[in-house]
Amino acid sequence: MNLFTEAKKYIAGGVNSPVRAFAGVGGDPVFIKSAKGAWLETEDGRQLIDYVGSWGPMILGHAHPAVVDAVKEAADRSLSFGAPTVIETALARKICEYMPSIERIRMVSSGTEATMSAIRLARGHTGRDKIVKFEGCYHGHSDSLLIKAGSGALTLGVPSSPGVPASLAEHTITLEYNNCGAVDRAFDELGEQIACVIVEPIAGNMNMVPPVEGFLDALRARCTDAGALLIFDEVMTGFRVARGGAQELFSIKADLTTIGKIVGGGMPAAAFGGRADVMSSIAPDGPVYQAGTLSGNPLAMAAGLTTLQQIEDPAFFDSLTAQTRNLADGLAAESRSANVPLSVEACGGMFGFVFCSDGPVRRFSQVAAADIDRFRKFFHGMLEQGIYLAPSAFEAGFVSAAHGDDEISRTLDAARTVFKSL
Ligand code: KE4
Repeated sequence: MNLFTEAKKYIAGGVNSPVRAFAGVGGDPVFIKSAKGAWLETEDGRQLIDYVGSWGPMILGHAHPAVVDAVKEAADRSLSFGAPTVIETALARKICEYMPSIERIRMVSSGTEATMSAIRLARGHTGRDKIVKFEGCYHGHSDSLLIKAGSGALTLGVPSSPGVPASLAEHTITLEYNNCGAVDRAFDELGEQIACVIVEPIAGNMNMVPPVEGFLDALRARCTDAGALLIFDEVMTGFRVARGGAQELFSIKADLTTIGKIVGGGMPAAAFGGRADVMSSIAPDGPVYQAGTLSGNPLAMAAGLTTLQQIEDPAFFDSLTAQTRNLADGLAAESRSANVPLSVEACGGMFGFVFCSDGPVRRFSQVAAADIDRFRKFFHGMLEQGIYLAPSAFEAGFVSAAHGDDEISRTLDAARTVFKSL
């Protein structure tokens, strides 16, 4: 039986999240049966080295014993209460310890919920409607954030999906990532109307695009001057590029931060948090409403807290960063040997690669102009060699603590073979 055909009989598109459908690379998706460490086992019996890691959460590697045991123990005490538990406080305390800009936090169940709530909070706290985001950044699928740039730099946003009212889209200003001039023009013209700027401090949804020198500082300064809130969307970079996320790397204090993925250790958990004065506007302390039946779910808290405990030692990121660098440098070297133009990025446990000859990639336009067909061939070639990469040219890749020298060398051997075929 074709598993994808069967799935499509009951699940929209056969998947519970679009990127999983392999539309970006062609062919049917791989169905995963189980996983351990850096390795996936597919339903058709293949063993694959995993660089998706559930899109970021599995930083320790799959089925880490301490995480699995913590979830099992919590499950024996029932799965959910809908009432306060001490483990919610323990995880909140750990997050605030790792990200000191977060003075108060609110747990939710997905990154989308986190960013949607943070936007509402920024609007409610400032009494302003306009928000600024950047083309190529993804912040989940809430209406105000599914907006692409209008025709001109500052024209009203236009929905990037049907179902988003134009009357809402017009409050979202979409600018070019890494373009400080565009940020200045937006604030010069509309500063007093802007509730917040939301940004991926290292972009991971247009492949991987780091900020240029001064870009994040410019956002910080313009938000402060205008009384707007700076929101760092660290759903992907949080606990991934450093223990304290990108804000630790760049020493920039966001007013609000959204986190997800790793903070749940693979279970549905995310959060938004930041300045205590801003968070005091959230119900029940303040008038901005936000709620969730399974927010702070005890099993998800157990998985998240155990995961954050496992990354506490600075040696964890020293090792993860070095291993990811080995992979990135190896991919760059093999592509050069094969005369294949490739631009590679790496930071902490995150990496990206774009088939283009005008690297380093710092603009969405470079990613949009890259050789997608070559990516597709590379993706399938690597899959045939037993390497599972993100099935989209617009995603980043993730290394876990379980990716040892053997996994990296197998991956580079595979890349050497596949680059020759491109
Ligand atoms: P979720 O609602 O998917 O938990 O989080 C949304 C989100 C918010 N912010 C950032 C920076 C994100 O990267 C994400 C989700 N990332 C994608 C992959 N790039 C999730 C994978 C998917 O959509 O299935």
